[in-house]
Amino acid sequence: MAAAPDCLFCRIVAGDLPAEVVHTTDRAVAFRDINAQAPTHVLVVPRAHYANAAELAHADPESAAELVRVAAEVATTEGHDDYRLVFNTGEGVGQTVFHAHLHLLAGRSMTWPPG
Ligand code: IU
Repeated sequence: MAAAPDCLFCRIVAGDLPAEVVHTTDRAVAFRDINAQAPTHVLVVPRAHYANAAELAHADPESAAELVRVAAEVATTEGHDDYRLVFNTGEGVGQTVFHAHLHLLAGRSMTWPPG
């Protein structure tokens, strides 16, 4: 899907907004979250614009899988065997940016269930 005009993450993908990019592939871009909730907190986003993970998975399953592959690679690069992957979907559970993104969180102990 084409870039959405007012989408922050489309602008980061395009290089129009600064971000600390840690990994890129043909399909995905990984950059550090500006409000890190763990020593490693990286967002992995598809280059194409989809509002959430389910829309991405329906339209382009290979890109959805790519987000997980990239997150695992970043975790390994940063020395983490244990990590948490999160897709927030919908305002009610805390989604604030409506361009699909996978949170990679690692580097501290975590509890379950999340708040
Ligand atoms: P959420 O799942 O939609 O809540 O995650 C959005 C994340 O995007 C959140 O953790 C923000 O800190 C992060 N973020 C960012 O990294 N850079 C930005 O310019 C903005 C949000 I706005």
